[in-house]
Amino acid sequence: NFRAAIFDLDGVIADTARLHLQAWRQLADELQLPWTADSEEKLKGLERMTSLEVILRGRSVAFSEEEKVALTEYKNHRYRELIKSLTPADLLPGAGELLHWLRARRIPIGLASASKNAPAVLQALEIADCFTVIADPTKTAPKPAPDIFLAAARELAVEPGQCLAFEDAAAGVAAIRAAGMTAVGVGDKWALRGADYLLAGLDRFEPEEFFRQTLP
Ligand code: B16
Ligand code: MG
Repeated sequence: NFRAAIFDLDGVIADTARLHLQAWRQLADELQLPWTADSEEKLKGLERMTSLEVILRGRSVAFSEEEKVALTEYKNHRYRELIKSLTPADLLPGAGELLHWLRARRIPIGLASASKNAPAVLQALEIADCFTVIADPTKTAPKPAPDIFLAAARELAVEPGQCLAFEDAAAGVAAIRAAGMTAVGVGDKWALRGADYLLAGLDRFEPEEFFRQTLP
């Protein structure tokens, strides 16, 4: 029986993973770097600079630190353009329903997204009010470190063991498990095989099974 829910954003609540990939792919094409299906699964959930290293692979040494920062800024600029078009229709199936179900029962909800753009995305999706806390990714070590999930639990004043956390990325599932929380993997069965529960989408999640007697 859990007392709080903590969500990843990209790939769990909204299909912004697609927009991140589109922006990275554009950068890779402009640098004439190879792009494979494998790059896509690897990039999921990684913070910005680590994602760039994945894109550059062996060619990383050819760029100075300043150039790398400029490349991530270029990608972010593209991404900011793409998220302008987001609306509540871009919520993944079941996401809005689950957030409102939890909120109606006063179950605390945390966001543990690596994305510095998360507040803008929540606004565009019109779900910012559902979240009790948004953990700050600039103040925590990136996933697979557990820090961002632990920060969310601390701010919610709930023990990690009482948190159920949702992720679409292998690095995120590892972060949840390292935090001592229970992980619900949403998406690819093979990539998320470390999760405690696996779902094709949030629309398959049955909240009554996990959040009984949470009301005082
Ligand atoms: P930004 P999540 C992650 O968000 C994305 O999955 C990942 O693709 C992105 O590189 C990362 O945020 C950083 O995002 O560049 O917007 O700060 O999955 O942790 O919600
Ligand atoms: Mg994600």
